[in-house]
Amino acid sequence: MPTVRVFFALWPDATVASALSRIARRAAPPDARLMRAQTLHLTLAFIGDVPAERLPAIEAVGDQAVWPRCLLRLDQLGHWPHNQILWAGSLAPPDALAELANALSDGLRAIGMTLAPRPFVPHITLARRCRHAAAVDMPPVDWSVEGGVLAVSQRAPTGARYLMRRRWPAP
Ligand code: 2AM
Repeated sequence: MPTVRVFFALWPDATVASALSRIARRAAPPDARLMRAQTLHLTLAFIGDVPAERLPAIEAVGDQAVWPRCLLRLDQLGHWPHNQILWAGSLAPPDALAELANALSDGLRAIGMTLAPRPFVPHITLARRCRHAAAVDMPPVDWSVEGGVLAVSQRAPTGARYLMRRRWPAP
């Protein structure tokens, strides 16, 4: 049975994405794998590989969620040595984001999806295979969040390729 790899996410517009890309280029060492600007995103709920026939039920979870309109100030640059990720985050993320992530995860579990029992840590991966990060200033990047997506991840030799399966605009 064909499977698809999917996740709910927030996708920034080109202005926010290019501001984050500029920061990533300054902070990541040359041998790190920078995310392309158009692939930058914030994952709300990672579902993983599912049979394609489950997609309508997963989309229905997105239909039932309240997609907030909020301001997310990205003002934190971090590095996780355990998975070699350089990331951008927020020192004060709006509560609406965790509420949305929890609602999506609850909805997915209610339709029988098994999710990793990881706490929601809102972050945007800027680079992978990043063994260390330069201590650079993080000029705040203001992102007006206005809805989200269900993304399909396809593995490609140059890194993951993402297709937008559905978009939910904030009301
Ligand atoms: P990451 O950037 O911190 O790796 C697509 O893979 C998105 O889902 C990425 O934003 C990734 O976060 C996130 N994700 C969360 N859990 C994952 C998992 N178990 N495997 C792969 N990606 C995961």
